[in-house]
Amino acid sequence: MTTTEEPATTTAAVPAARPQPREGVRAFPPGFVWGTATAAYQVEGAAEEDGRTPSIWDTFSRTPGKVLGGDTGDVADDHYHRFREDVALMQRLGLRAYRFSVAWPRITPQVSADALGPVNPAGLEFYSTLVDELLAAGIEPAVTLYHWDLPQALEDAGGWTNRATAERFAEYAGIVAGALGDRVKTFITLNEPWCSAYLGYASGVHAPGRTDQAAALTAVHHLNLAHGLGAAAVRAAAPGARVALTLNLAWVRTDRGTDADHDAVRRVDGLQNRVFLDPVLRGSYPADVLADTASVTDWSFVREGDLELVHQPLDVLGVNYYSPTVVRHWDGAAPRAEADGHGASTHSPWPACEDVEFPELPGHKTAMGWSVDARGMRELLLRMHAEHPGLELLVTENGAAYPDVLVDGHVDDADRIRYLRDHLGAVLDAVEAGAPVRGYFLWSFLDNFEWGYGFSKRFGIVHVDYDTQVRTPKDSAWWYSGVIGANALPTGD
Ligand code: GCO
Repeated sequence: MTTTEEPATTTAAVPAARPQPREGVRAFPPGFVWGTATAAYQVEGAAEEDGRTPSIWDTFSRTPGKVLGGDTGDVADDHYHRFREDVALMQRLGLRAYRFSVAWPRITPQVSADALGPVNPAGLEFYSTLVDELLAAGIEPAVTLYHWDLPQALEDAGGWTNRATAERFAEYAGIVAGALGDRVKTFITLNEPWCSAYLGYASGVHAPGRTDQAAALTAVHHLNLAHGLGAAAVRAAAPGARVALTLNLAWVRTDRGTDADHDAVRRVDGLQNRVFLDPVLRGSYPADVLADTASVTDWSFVREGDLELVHQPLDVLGVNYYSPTVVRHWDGAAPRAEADGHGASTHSPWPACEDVEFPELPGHKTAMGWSVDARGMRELLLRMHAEHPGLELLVTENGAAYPDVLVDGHVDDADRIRYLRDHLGAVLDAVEAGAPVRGYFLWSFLDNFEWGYGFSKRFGIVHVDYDTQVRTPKDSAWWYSGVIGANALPTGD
Protein backbone atom coordinates (compact mmCIF):
# COMPACT_ATOMS: atom_id res chain seq x y z
CA MET A 1 0.00 0.00 0.00
CA THR A 2 1.35 3.43 -0.90
CA THR A 3 0.76 6.44 1.25
CA THR A 4 1.47 10.06 0.53
CA GLU A 5 3.11 11.81 3.39
CA GLU A 6 2.43 15.52 3.73
CA PRO A 7 5.45 17.41 5.05
CA ALA A 8 4.81 18.73 8.52
CA THR A 9 3.84 22.40 8.53
CA THR A 10 5.67 24.59 10.98
CA THR A 11 4.52 28.05 9.94
CA ALA A 12 0.92 29.29 10.05
CA ALA A 13 -0.64 29.97 6.68
CA VAL A 14 -0.47 33.62 5.64
CA PRO A 15 -3.44 34.89 3.63
CA ALA A 16 -2.17 35.64 0.15
CA ALA A 17 -3.77 39.08 -0.19
CA ARG A 18 -2.32 40.59 2.96
CA PRO A 19 0.74 42.78 2.37
CA GLN A 20 3.75 41.80 4.42
CA PRO A 21 4.62 44.48 6.93
CA ARG A 22 8.09 45.90 7.02
CA GLU A 23 9.86 45.55 10.32
CA GLY A 24 8.47 47.96 12.90
CA VAL A 25 5.29 48.77 11.00
CA ARG A 26 1.90 47.14 10.47
CA ALA A 27 0.49 47.67 7.00
CA PHE A 28 -3.10 48.63 6.22
CA PRO A 29 -4.85 47.07 3.24
CA PRO A 30 -4.22 48.76 -0.11
CA GLY A 31 -6.83 51.41 -0.84
CA PHE A 32 -7.64 52.04 2.83
CA VAL A 33 -9.35 55.45 3.03
CA TRP A 34 -7.58 57.97 5.26
CA GLY A 35 -9.56 61.01 6.28
CA THR A 36 -10.56 63.53 8.89
CA ALA A 37 -13.99 64.77 9.88
CA THR A 38 -15.76 67.96 10.91
CA ALA A 39 -19.37 69.13 11.19
CA ALA A 40 -21.00 72.28 9.87
CA TYR A 41 -22.01 74.01 13.09
CA GLN A 42 -18.71 73.18 14.74
CA VAL A 43 -16.47 74.80 12.11
CA GLU A 44 -18.29 76.95 9.58
CA GLY A 45 -19.33 80.15 11.36
CA ALA A 46 -21.05 82.59 8.96
CA ALA A 47 -24.20 81.87 10.92
CA GLU A 48 -26.22 84.61 9.30
CA GLU A 49 -24.68 84.72 5.86
CA ASP A 50 -26.04 83.96 2.41
CA GLY A 51 -29.54 83.26 3.63
CA ARG A 52 -28.82 80.80 6.44
CA THR A 53 -31.52 80.79 9.13
CA PRO A 54 -31.08 79.63 12.75
CA SER A 55 -30.72 76.00 13.72
CA ILE A 56 -31.48 74.55 17.14
CA TRP A 57 -27.78 74.94 17.98
CA ASP A 58 -27.88 78.69 17.30
CA THR A 59 -30.82 79.03 19.65
CA PHE A 60 -29.34 76.72 22.28
CA SER A 61 -25.87 78.26 22.31
CA ARG A 62 -27.32 81.78 22.54
CA THR A 63 -29.34 80.75 25.60
CA PRO A 64 -27.37 81.73 28.72
CA GLY A 65 -26.06 78.79 30.71
CA LYS A 66 -26.35 76.17 27.98
CA VAL A 67 -22.81 76.21 26.55
CA LEU A 68 -19.64 76.61 28.58
CA GLY A 69 -18.28 80.15 28.44
CA GLY A 70 -21.31 81.33 26.48
CA ASP A 71 -19.56 80.20 23.29
CA THR A 72 -21.52 79.97 20.04
CA GLY A 73 -20.83 78.77 16.52
CA ASP A 74 -21.36 82.26 15.07
CA VAL A 75 -17.75 82.40 13.87
CA ALA A 76 -16.22 79.09 15.00
CA ASP A 77 -13.28 78.28 12.66
CA ASP A 78 -14.64 80.56 9.94
CA HIS A 79 -14.33 77.54 7.66
CA TYR A 80 -17.12 79.00 5.52
CA HIS A 81 -14.67 81.67 4.37
CA ARG A 82 -11.41 79.79 4.83
CA PHE A 83 -12.26 76.43 3.27
CA ARG A 84 -9.76 76.92 0.45
CA GLU A 85 -6.93 77.41 2.92
CA ASP A 86 -8.21 74.43 4.92
CA VAL A 87 -8.36 72.16 1.89
CA ALA A 88 -4.84 73.24 0.92
CA LEU A 89 -3.64 72.26 4.39
CA MET A 90 -5.39 68.89 4.12
CA GLN A 91 -3.58 68.34 0.86
CA ARG A 92 -0.26 69.31 2.40
CA LEU A 93 -0.83 66.74 5.13
CA GLY A 94 -1.62 64.09 2.54
CA LEU A 95 -5.22 63.48 3.61
CA ARG A 96 -7.18 61.38 1.15
CA ALA A 97 -10.74 62.01 2.35
CA TYR A 98 -12.76 64.65 4.18
CA ARG A 99 -16.02 64.02 5.96
CA PHE A 100 -18.01 67.23 6.41
CA SER A 101 -21.66 67.94 7.07
CA VAL A 102 -24.17 70.09 5.24
CA ALA A 103 -26.05 72.70 7.28
CA TRP A 104 -29.72 72.11 6.50
CA PRO A 105 -30.62 75.76 7.37
CA ARG A 106 -28.38 76.92 4.51
CA ILE A 107 -30.15 74.71 1.96
CA THR A 108 -33.84 75.29 2.71
CA PRO A 109 -33.89 78.25 5.10
CA GLN A 110 -37.68 78.67 5.00
CA VAL A 111 -38.55 75.05 5.82
CA SER A 112 -41.65 74.41 7.95
CA ALA A 113 -43.25 71.21 9.17
CA ASP A 114 -45.63 71.38 6.20
CA ALA A 115 -43.26 72.21 3.38
CA LEU A 116 -39.59 72.26 2.56
CA GLY A 117 -39.79 75.74 1.06
CA PRO A 118 -37.55 77.09 -1.68
CA VAL A 119 -33.99 75.89 -2.14
CA ASN A 120 -31.35 78.52 -1.40
CA PRO A 121 -28.88 78.48 -4.32
CA ALA A 122 -26.15 80.19 -2.28
CA GLY A 123 -26.30 77.38 0.28
CA LEU A 124 -25.88 74.65 -2.32
CA GLU A 125 -23.20 76.67 -4.05
CA PHE A 126 -21.00 76.71 -0.95
CA TYR A 127 -20.94 72.92 -0.67
CA SER A 128 -20.62 72.43 -4.40
CA THR A 129 -17.54 74.68 -4.46
CA LEU A 130 -16.11 72.88 -1.44
CA VAL A 131 -16.55 69.54 -3.21
CA ASP A 132 -14.81 70.87 -6.33
CA GLU A 133 -11.97 72.23 -4.24
CA LEU A 134 -11.53 68.85 -2.52
CA LEU A 135 -11.59 66.88 -5.74
CA ALA A 136 -9.07 69.22 -7.32
CA ALA A 137 -6.81 68.51 -4.32
CA GLY A 138 -7.25 64.75 -4.73
CA ILE A 139 -9.38 64.48 -1.57
CA GLU A 140 -12.53 62.38 -1.59
CA PRO A 141 -15.57 64.08 -0.04
CA ALA A 142 -17.91 62.15 2.29
CA VAL A 143 -21.04 64.12 3.10
CA THR A 144 -23.06 63.89 6.31
CA LEU A 145 -26.56 65.21 5.70
CA TYR A 146 -27.52 65.76 9.33
CA HIS A 147 -25.03 66.54 12.07
CA TRP A 148 -27.49 67.98 14.63
CA ASP A 149 -28.24 71.46 13.24
CA LEU A 150 -31.98 71.08 12.78
CA PRO A 151 -33.69 74.20 11.40
CA GLN A 152 -35.23 75.98 14.40
CA ALA A 153 -38.57 76.32 12.61
CA LEU A 154 -38.88 72.52 12.64
CA GLU A 155 -38.12 72.35 16.35
CA ASP A 156 -40.80 74.97 16.92
CA ALA A 157 -43.22 72.47 15.37
CA GLY A 158 -42.01 69.62 17.62
CA GLY A 159 -38.60 68.82 16.15
CA TRP A 160 -37.78 65.13 16.12
CA THR A 161 -40.93 64.34 18.10
CA ASN A 162 -42.86 65.36 14.99
CA ARG A 163 -42.99 62.79 12.21
CA ALA A 164 -43.06 65.60 9.63
CA THR A 165 -39.42 66.35 10.47
CA ALA A 166 -38.43 62.94 9.05
CA GLU A 167 -40.42 63.63 5.88
CA ARG A 168 -38.88 67.07 5.38
CA PHE A 169 -35.41 65.59 6.06
CA ALA A 170 -35.86 63.11 3.21
CA GLU A 171 -36.84 65.89 0.80
CA TYR A 172 -33.83 67.95 1.86
CA ALA A 173 -31.55 64.88 1.54
CA GLY A 174 -32.76 64.33 -2.02
CA ILE A 175 -31.96 67.94 -2.92
CA VAL A 176 -28.41 67.77 -1.60
CA ALA A 177 -27.77 64.36 -3.18
CA GLY A 178 -29.15 65.65 -6.47
CA ALA A 179 -26.82 68.64 -6.40
CA LEU A 180 -23.65 66.87 -5.25
CA GLY A 181 -24.20 63.25 -6.26
CA ASP A 182 -22.37 63.61 -9.57
CA ARG A 183 -19.17 64.11 -7.53
CA VAL A 184 -19.84 62.78 -4.02
CA LYS A 185 -19.80 59.01 -3.71
CA THR A 186 -20.71 58.61 -0.02
CA PHE A 187 -23.70 60.18 1.71
CA ILE A 188 -24.18 59.62 5.44
CA THR A 189 -27.79 60.27 6.35
CA LEU A 190 -27.47 60.94 10.09
CA ASN A 191 -24.63 61.39 12.53
CA GLU A 192 -25.13 59.73 15.92
CA PRO A 193 -28.91 59.76 16.27
CA TRP A 194 -28.28 58.56 19.85
CA CYS A 195 -27.04 62.07 20.71
CA SER A 196 -29.83 63.85 18.83
CA ALA A 197 -32.49 61.84 20.65
CA TYR A 198 -31.19 61.29 24.17
CA LEU A 199 -28.92 64.30 24.74
CA GLY A 200 -31.30 66.60 22.87
CA TYR A 201 -34.59 65.41 24.34
CA ALA A 202 -33.88 63.47 27.57
CA SER A 203 -30.88 64.94 29.40
CA GLY A 204 -31.10 68.27 27.59
CA VAL A 205 -27.34 68.88 27.44
CA HIS A 206 -27.59 69.26 23.66
CA ALA A 207 -30.01 71.31 21.58
CA PRO A 208 -32.95 71.62 21.76
CA GLY A 209 -32.40 71.02 25.48
CA ARG A 210 -35.60 69.18 26.33
CA THR A 211 -35.84 66.79 29.29
CA ASP A 212 -38.62 64.37 28.48
CA GLN A 213 -37.85 60.65 28.14
CA ALA A 214 -40.96 59.90 26.10
CA ALA A 215 -39.99 62.66 23.68
CA ALA A 216 -36.51 61.14 23.41
CA LEU A 217 -37.88 57.72 22.41
CA THR A 218 -40.26 59.34 19.94
CA ALA A 219 -37.24 61.11 18.50
CA VAL A 220 -35.39 57.78 18.24
CA HIS A 221 -38.09 56.42 15.97
CA HIS A 222 -38.43 59.54 13.85
CA LEU A 223 -34.65 59.65 13.40
CA ASN A 224 -34.70 56.02 12.27
CA LEU A 225 -37.53 56.90 9.91
CA ALA A 226 -35.57 59.92 8.64
CA HIS A 227 -32.64 57.63 7.91
CA GLY A 228 -34.82 55.21 5.93
CA LEU A 229 -36.72 57.86 3.98
CA GLY A 230 -33.50 59.81 3.47
CA ALA A 231 -31.63 56.73 2.20
CA ALA A 232 -34.33 56.14 -0.41
CA ALA A 233 -34.28 59.81 -1.42
CA VAL A 234 -30.49 59.81 -1.80
CA ARG A 235 -30.65 56.67 -3.96
CA ALA A 236 -33.33 58.18 -6.17
CA ALA A 237 -31.39 61.43 -6.64
CA ALA A 238 -27.87 59.97 -6.86
CA PRO A 239 -28.16 56.37 -8.04
CA GLY A 240 -24.39 55.72 -8.03
CA ALA A 241 -23.78 56.95 -4.49
CA ARG A 242 -23.25 54.80 -1.42
CA VAL A 243 -25.63 55.33 1.48
CA ALA A 244 -24.30 55.20 5.01
CA LEU A 245 -25.46 55.80 8.56
CA THR A 246 -23.11 56.82 11.36
CA LEU A 247 -23.77 55.48 14.85
CA ASN A 248 -21.85 56.04 18.05
CA LEU A 249 -21.98 52.42 19.09
CA ALA A 250 -21.16 51.62 22.69
CA TRP A 251 -18.87 48.88 23.89
CA VAL A 252 -20.84 48.15 27.06
CA ARG A 253 -19.53 46.00 29.89
CA THR A 254 -19.88 45.69 33.64
CA ASP A 255 -17.06 45.58 36.12
CA ARG A 256 -19.16 43.50 38.55
CA GLY A 257 -20.79 40.22 37.88
CA THR A 258 -24.30 40.03 39.36
CA ASP A 259 -27.30 39.15 37.22
CA ALA A 260 -28.59 42.68 37.79
CA ASP A 261 -25.29 44.09 36.48
CA HIS A 262 -25.54 41.98 33.34
CA ASP A 263 -29.10 43.12 32.90
CA ALA A 264 -27.91 46.73 33.07
CA VAL A 265 -25.49 45.91 30.24
CA ARG A 266 -28.32 44.46 28.16
CA ARG A 267 -30.49 47.52 28.70
CA VAL A 268 -27.84 50.10 27.84
CA ASP A 269 -26.80 48.03 24.81
CA GLY A 270 -30.45 48.05 23.76
CA LEU A 271 -30.85 51.81 24.09
CA GLN A 272 -27.56 52.77 22.52
CA ASN A 273 -26.90 50.07 19.92
CA ARG A 274 -29.80 47.79 19.08
CA VAL A 275 -32.60 50.39 19.00
CA PHE A 276 -30.83 51.84 15.93
CA LEU A 277 -29.14 48.77 14.44
CA ASP A 278 -32.14 46.45 14.52
CA PRO A 279 -34.71 48.57 12.70
CA VAL A 280 -32.16 49.74 10.13
CA LEU A 281 -30.51 46.37 9.47
CA ARG A 282 -33.23 43.87 10.41
CA GLY A 283 -36.50 45.78 10.10
CA SER A 284 -37.64 45.37 13.70
CA TYR A 285 -37.33 46.97 17.11
CA PRO A 286 -35.75 44.80 19.82
CA ALA A 287 -38.57 43.36 21.94
CA ASP A 288 -36.61 43.79 25.16
CA VAL A 289 -36.13 47.54 24.55
CA LEU A 290 -39.87 47.99 23.96
CA ALA A 291 -40.57 46.08 27.19
CA ASP A 292 -37.88 47.94 29.19
CA THR A 293 -39.31 51.33 28.21
CA ALA A 294 -43.01 50.46 28.51
CA SER A 295 -43.34 52.68 31.59
CA VAL A 296 -42.20 55.66 29.49
CA THR A 297 -44.03 55.11 26.19
CA ASP A 298 -46.17 52.57 24.36
CA TRP A 299 -44.30 53.25 21.07
CA SER A 300 -47.61 53.99 19.33
CA PHE A 301 -45.75 56.53 17.19
CA VAL A 302 -44.44 53.55 15.19
CA ARG A 303 -46.99 53.28 12.39
CA GLU A 304 -47.89 50.31 10.25
CA GLY A 305 -45.31 50.04 7.47
CA ASP A 306 -42.72 52.27 9.16
CA LEU A 307 -40.23 49.48 9.76
CA GLU A 308 -40.12 48.63 6.07
CA LEU A 309 -39.35 52.28 5.37
CA VAL A 310 -36.56 52.28 7.96
CA HIS A 311 -35.11 48.99 6.72
CA GLN A 312 -33.43 50.21 3.51
CA PRO A 313 -30.32 48.57 2.07
CA LEU A 314 -27.26 50.04 3.77
CA ASP A 315 -24.02 50.26 1.80
CA VAL A 316 -21.81 51.29 4.69
CA LEU A 317 -22.12 51.48 8.46
CA GLY A 318 -20.18 54.36 9.98
CA VAL A 319 -18.86 53.57 13.44
CA ASN A 320 -17.84 56.34 15.84
CA TYR A 321 -15.88 55.22 18.86
CA TYR A 322 -14.12 57.23 21.56
CA SER A 323 -14.44 55.59 24.94
CA PRO A 324 -15.71 52.46 26.72
CA THR A 325 -19.02 52.26 28.61
CA VAL A 326 -19.12 50.50 31.97
CA VAL A 327 -22.38 50.01 33.86
CA ARG A 328 -23.63 48.52 37.11
CA HIS A 329 -26.96 47.92 38.70
CA TRP A 330 -27.60 50.72 41.21
CA ASP A 331 -29.24 49.58 44.42
CA GLY A 332 -29.84 53.07 45.80
CA ALA A 333 -27.47 52.68 48.77
CA ALA A 334 -24.72 55.12 47.78
CA PRO A 335 -25.17 58.17 45.53
CA ARG A 336 -25.61 57.07 41.92
CA ALA A 337 -22.41 57.22 39.84
CA GLU A 338 -23.04 59.05 36.60
CA ALA A 339 -19.69 59.04 34.84
CA ASP A 340 -21.18 58.25 31.44
CA GLY A 341 -19.24 61.10 29.87
CA HIS A 342 -22.24 62.91 28.47
CA GLY A 343 -22.28 66.11 30.45
CA ALA A 344 -23.80 67.11 33.75
CA SER A 345 -27.58 67.20 33.91
CA THR A 346 -30.03 66.39 36.64
CA HIS A 347 -31.89 64.46 33.95
CA SER A 348 -30.49 61.16 32.70
CA PRO A 349 -30.12 60.58 28.96
CA TRP A 350 -31.11 56.94 29.56
CA PRO A 351 -34.88 56.31 29.52
CA ALA A 352 -36.13 53.85 32.13
CA CYS A 353 -32.65 53.26 33.56
CA GLU A 354 -33.11 54.76 37.01
CA ASP A 355 -31.43 51.71 38.57
CA VAL A 356 -28.36 51.78 36.31
CA GLU A 357 -25.16 53.59 37.23
CA PHE A 358 -22.00 54.45 35.33
CA PRO A 359 -18.98 54.03 37.60
CA GLU A 360 -15.90 56.10 37.11
CA LEU A 361 -13.05 53.98 35.71
CA PRO A 362 -9.50 54.21 36.96
CA GLY A 363 -6.71 55.05 34.57
CA HIS A 364 -5.91 57.51 31.82
CA LYS A 365 -8.60 59.94 30.67
CA THR A 366 -8.80 62.55 27.96
CA ALA A 367 -9.64 66.22 28.56
CA MET A 368 -13.32 65.23 28.21
CA GLY A 369 -12.90 62.96 31.24
CA TRP A 370 -13.42 60.00 28.91
CA SER A 371 -11.57 56.78 29.73
CA VAL A 372 -9.25 55.47 27.09
CA ASP A 373 -9.54 51.84 26.06
CA ALA A 374 -8.77 50.99 22.45
CA ARG A 375 -10.09 47.45 22.85
CA GLY A 376 -13.58 48.85 22.39
CA MET A 377 -12.75 49.84 18.83
CA ARG A 378 -11.75 46.32 17.90
CA GLU A 379 -14.64 44.71 19.76
CA LEU A 380 -17.28 46.91 18.10
CA LEU A 381 -15.91 46.36 14.61
CA LEU A 382 -15.70 42.62 15.18
CA ARG A 383 -19.19 42.53 16.62
CA MET A 384 -20.61 44.31 13.58
CA HIS A 385 -18.71 41.92 11.33
CA ALA A 386 -20.06 38.90 13.22
CA GLU A 387 -23.66 40.11 13.47
CA HIS A 388 -23.93 41.66 10.00
CA PRO A 389 -21.50 39.78 7.80
CA GLY A 390 -20.75 41.49 4.53
CA LEU A 391 -21.75 44.94 5.77
CA GLU A 392 -18.98 47.39 4.90
CA LEU A 393 -17.66 49.37 7.82
CA LEU A 394 -16.01 52.78 8.04
CA VAL A 395 -14.67 54.36 11.19
CA THR A 396 -16.33 57.74 10.71
CA GLU A 397 -14.98 59.27 13.95
CA ASN A 398 -12.28 58.57 16.48
CA GLY A 399 -9.97 60.94 18.27
CA ALA A 400 -9.37 62.71 21.55
CA ALA A 401 -9.33 66.10 23.26
CA TYR A 402 -6.25 67.05 25.25
CA PRO A 403 -5.24 70.34 26.88
CA ASP A 404 -2.99 71.36 24.00
CA VAL A 405 -0.76 74.41 24.22
CA LEU A 406 0.82 76.27 21.38
CA VAL A 407 4.41 77.14 22.27
CA ASP A 408 6.55 78.95 19.70
CA GLY A 409 4.36 77.81 16.84
CA HIS A 410 4.43 74.19 17.94
CA VAL A 411 1.97 71.85 19.71
CA ASP A 412 3.47 68.77 21.30
CA ASP A 413 0.46 66.45 21.64
CA ALA A 414 2.12 63.14 22.42
CA ASP A 415 -1.00 61.97 24.32
CA ARG A 416 -3.09 62.28 21.20
CA ILE A 417 -0.51 60.45 19.11
CA ARG A 418 -0.55 57.59 21.62
CA TYR A 419 -4.35 57.53 21.57
CA LEU A 420 -4.44 57.46 17.77
CA ARG A 421 -1.74 54.83 17.51
CA ASP A 422 -3.56 52.52 19.92
CA HIS A 423 -6.94 52.98 18.25
CA LEU A 424 -5.54 52.54 14.75
CA GLY A 425 -3.86 49.39 16.01
CA ALA A 426 -7.25 48.16 17.18
CA VAL A 427 -8.76 48.96 13.77
CA LEU A 428 -6.00 46.92 12.20
CA ASP A 429 -6.63 44.04 14.61
CA ALA A 430 -10.24 43.99 13.39
CA VAL A 431 -9.17 44.19 9.74
CA GLU A 432 -6.74 41.31 10.22
CA ALA A 433 -9.53 39.28 11.82
CA GLY A 434 -11.58 39.79 8.66
CA ALA A 435 -13.79 42.81 9.43
CA PRO A 436 -14.42 44.78 6.20
CA VAL A 437 -13.25 48.16 7.52
CA ARG A 438 -12.63 50.39 4.51
CA GLY A 439 -11.32 53.55 6.09
CA TYR A 440 -10.78 55.80 9.09
CA PHE A 441 -11.82 59.41 9.65
CA LEU A 442 -10.01 61.11 12.48
CA TRP A 443 -12.05 63.50 14.63
CA SER A 444 -11.15 66.21 14.03
CA PHE A 445 -9.24 68.12 11.39
CA LEU A 446 -9.47 71.43 13.30
CA ASP A 447 -10.03 72.37 16.91
CA ASN A 448 -13.67 73.42 16.91
CA PHE A 449 -16.92 74.14 18.77
CA GLU A 450 -17.33 71.10 21.01
CA TRP A 451 -21.09 71.44 21.61
CA GLY A 452 -21.91 72.05 25.30
CA TYR A 453 -18.20 72.52 26.04
CA GLY A 454 -17.81 75.35 23.54
CA PHE A 455 -14.22 75.99 22.47
CA SER A 456 -12.78 74.69 25.74
CA LYS A 457 -12.04 71.21 24.35
CA ARG A 458 -9.57 70.78 21.53
CA PHE A 459 -10.04 67.68 19.36
CA GLY A 460 -8.13 68.90 16.30
CA ILE A 461 -4.91 67.64 14.81
CA VAL A 462 -4.65 71.24 13.67
CA HIS A 463 -4.59 73.92 16.37
CA VAL A 464 -6.82 76.95 15.82
CA ASP A 465 -6.13 80.30 17.43
CA TYR A 466 -9.68 81.59 17.77
CA ASP A 467 -8.55 85.25 17.92
CA THR A 468 -6.56 85.19 14.71
CA GLN A 469 -7.92 82.04 13.00
CA VAL A 470 -4.31 80.94 12.46
CA ARG A 471 -4.06 77.17 11.89
CA THR A 472 -1.03 75.27 13.19
CA PRO A 473 -0.69 71.55 12.56
CA LYS A 474 0.04 69.78 15.85
CA ASP A 475 2.66 67.02 16.11
CA SER A 476 -0.23 64.55 15.70
CA ALA A 477 -1.03 66.01 12.26
CA TRP A 478 2.49 65.26 11.04
CA TRP A 479 2.42 61.85 12.68
CA TYR A 480 -0.91 61.04 10.97
CA SER A 481 0.47 62.35 7.70
CA GLY A 482 3.31 59.84 8.03
CA VAL A 483 0.90 56.98 8.71
CA ILE A 484 -1.11 57.92 5.63
CA GLY A 485 1.99 58.18 3.46
CA ALA A 486 3.21 54.75 4.55
CA ASN A 487 -0.29 53.23 4.69
CA ALA A 488 1.09 51.60 7.81
CA LEU A 489 1.26 52.06 11.54
CA PRO A 490 4.60 52.37 13.32
CA THR A 491 4.63 49.80 16.09
CA GLY A 492 7.40 51.12 18.36
CA ASP A 493 7.10 54.06 20.78
C1 GCO B 1 -19.83 63.27 18.31
C2 GCO B 1 -19.91 64.24 17.22
C3 GCO B 1 -18.76 65.19 17.12
C4 GCO B 1 -18.07 65.53 18.39
C5 GCO B 1 -17.02 64.52 18.73
C6 GCO B 1 -16.32 64.78 20.03
O1 GCO B 1 -19.34 62.19 18.08
O2 GCO B 1 -20.25 63.57 19.41
O3 GCO B 1 -20.09 63.60 16.04
O4 GCO B 1 -19.41 66.30 16.57
O5 GCO B 1 -17.48 66.77 18.33
O6 GCO B 1 -17.59 63.27 18.81
O7 GCO B 1 -17.25 64.76 21.08
